Amino acid sequence: MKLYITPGSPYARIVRIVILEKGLENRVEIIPAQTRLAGSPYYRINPSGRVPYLIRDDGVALEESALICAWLDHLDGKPLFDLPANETIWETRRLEALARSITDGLAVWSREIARATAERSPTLLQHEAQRSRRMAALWETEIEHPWMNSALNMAQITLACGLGLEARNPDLHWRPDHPKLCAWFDRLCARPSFAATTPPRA
Ligand SMILES: N[C@@H](CCC(=O)N[C@@H](CS)C(=O)NCC(=O)O)C(=O)O
Repeated sequence: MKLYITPGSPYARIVRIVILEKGLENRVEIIPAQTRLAGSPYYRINPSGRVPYLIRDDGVALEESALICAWLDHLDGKPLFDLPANETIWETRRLEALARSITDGLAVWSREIARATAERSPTLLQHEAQRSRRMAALWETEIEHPWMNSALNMAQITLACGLGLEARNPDLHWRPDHPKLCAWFDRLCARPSFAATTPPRA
C-alpha cells in the first residue's frame, strides 16, 4: 500500500501513528506529496490534492484520516480503535469530535502561516488564535476524562496531533496556564509512534 503525506500534516500524522501502533510499517510505503502547488504532479494521483491518501493493494484509494485509520485498524481483524458498543459511545464520540475541532482550527491556522506574508489574512489569523485559546482552556478540563487517560484511542491521537502543531506555528502557545494538558501531551508524545512522527519545525 502507499500512503501519501506531508511531514507537517496533523491528519497524515494521525494515520502514520495508527500504522506504527498496528505494526503495519512494512506494508505501507510512506510517500511525501507536493500539495498546494499549481500543477503539482500529485494532482494526477489524488485530484483533491489533499493528504493523507491511501492507495490500497487492490488499487482502491481512500481519503479522510478517520476512514483510512478505521480501514487499517480492521485489516488484521483485531481492531484496537473501535468505539465501545455501549452507552459510553456518546462520550467517546463527543471527545473525538472536540479533538477534531481544535485540530481543524489549528490546521487552518498553520496553513495560513505557510502562505506568503502578503497573502495572509490578519482576520483569519486572529480568529484562529482566539479559537485556539478557548479550546485549550476547554481541554485543560476535559483532559481529565477517563477516555483521555485509558488505552490509546483516536480522540487521544487526534488531540495530540493537533497540539503538536506548536512545532509548525511560532504563534501557537497553548501550554501557558494549562499544566494538565502539558503533562498529558508530553506523556503521550514519549510513546515511540508519536516520537517517530513529530512534525518538523517550521
Ligand atoms: N478531513 C481531512 C483533512 C485533510 C487535510 O485538510 N489535509 C491538508 C493537510 S493538513 C491538505 O492536504 N491540504 C492540501 C490542500 O488544501 O490542497 C482528513 O481528516 O484527512
